[in-house]
Amino acid sequence: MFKYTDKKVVIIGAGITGLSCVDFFLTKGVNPILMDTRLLPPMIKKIPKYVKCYFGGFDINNLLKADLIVVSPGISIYNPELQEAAKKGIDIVGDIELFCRELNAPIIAITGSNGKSTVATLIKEMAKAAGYKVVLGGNIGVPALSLLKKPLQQLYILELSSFQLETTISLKANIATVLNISEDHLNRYPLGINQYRAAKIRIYQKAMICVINQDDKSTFPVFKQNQKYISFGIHHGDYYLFNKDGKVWIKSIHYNQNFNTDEMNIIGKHNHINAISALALAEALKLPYGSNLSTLSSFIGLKHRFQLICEHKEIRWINDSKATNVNSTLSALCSIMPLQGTLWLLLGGDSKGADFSLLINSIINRKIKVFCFGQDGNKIAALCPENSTFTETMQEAIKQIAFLVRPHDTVLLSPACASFDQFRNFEHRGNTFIKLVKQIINY
Ligand code: UMA
Ligand code: ADP
Repeated sequence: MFKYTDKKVVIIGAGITGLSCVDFFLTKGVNPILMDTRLLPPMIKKIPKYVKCYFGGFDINNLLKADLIVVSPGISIYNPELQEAAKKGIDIVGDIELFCRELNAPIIAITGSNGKSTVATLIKEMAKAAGYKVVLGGNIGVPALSLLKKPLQQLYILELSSFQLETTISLKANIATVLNISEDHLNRYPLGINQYRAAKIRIYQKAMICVINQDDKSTFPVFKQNQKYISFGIHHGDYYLFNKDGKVWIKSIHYNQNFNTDEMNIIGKHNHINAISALALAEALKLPYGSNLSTLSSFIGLKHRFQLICEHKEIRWINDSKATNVNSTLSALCSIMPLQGTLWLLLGGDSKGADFSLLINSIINRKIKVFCFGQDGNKIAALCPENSTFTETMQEAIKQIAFLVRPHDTVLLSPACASFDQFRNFEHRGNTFIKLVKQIINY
């Protein structure tokens, strides 16, 4: 186990990760220094008074005197002050590294551009149904270090972002997967998608079993070590899909029993793929197949992921606030086709430098009206001026749409952007949408 006593520790970021790191070091008898570029970071009220804080920028003097810098995922390690510290040889890590240094128990590590939370929750439920004592944390919104405060579990499931993987060296997952890779976070990766990918595939380093997506070569491990592979794919792999009698079925090369995806509550091709990736992870864990299929049938999906809020006067209102990149919004559009009435699509927020042309191509010449809002709303609206309207806020867009919708229409919040420009996070954006929809239908 690592010893931190007498170390000068600086924590960067006073969000939920930063707070979990402060807590971790205090229990280790180390009083860290906390810094955040924001003047009023969100967790300010929860920080113990005796922790020295610098907000509104970094205190370079203390930063360069540190023995260890722990960086929150929201801050880039390419930040010039952090680069200066790195040049001085100061150890710079993230919370997942601290977690891995402490824990000696099996880990399933999951990353990918989309589907992480859905698949991580599915595999957690499958493991639980098979009798495992299991917890899930990481990018899903539960800081990994907070899991260490619970009694020791039999299995730890970590949802990991590229940012968290960048600052992790000691991860030795029993099972690791990169579910898929599509463009995201390019504002943090100036060298493009390969730089983003390089961060993601770090998850396979030292992993014992790699679960791979047969359809996406960019998710494959680069250096093949002495690892075992289990795969999933649309047409090939240990778990794959096939069509029969107009239905989509799941098939496994290991079992005779096929599974009709109509039995699932979560819809869309992307969720069929999420289901086979969860089954492949379950295979790696040797969970009983029948029980895994029961979990697939009973899983009702997560809030803010293509969540039907209500169907009122034959108008559907769907909250897909977690769609924070172009590909996730494309999946939502696929799930909704064929359209009966008009689709009122709410797009906007912080586009993170993404290319929207693919999304715009699938919108034009369809019965889709787009309302764009937030920081990059104007930019997105300019790409399809014929069928788009710009409003400053999502709330304003919803109010306008409420007067325009007709029976058989669908209103979909699937913004393809991060929420931080106008909301605390994607949950805040989704809850704001739900609240407004409820006001509208009760009017
Ligand atoms: N920030 C500053 N200055 C600082 C520190 C942070 O401006 O000094 C800003 C960042 O730019 C960011 C925001 O503050 O916009 C939050 O950053 P943070 O690192 O303090 O975030 P936490 O509250 O600790 O939440 C983080 C993850 N957030 C990010 O990676 C941006 C959460 O993932 C995660 O649930 C949590 O740790 C627990 O592990 C959210 C997310 O958006 C859901 N993740 C991205 C995604 O899924 O696409 C990667
Ligand atoms: P993540 O944790 O990677 O953000 P989620 O399971 O929370 O993934 O889903 C985020 C968004 O991506 C939702 O809008 C959802 O509808 C969409 N999505 C989920 N799984 C996939 C997938 N396999 N491919 C593409 N989009 C997906």
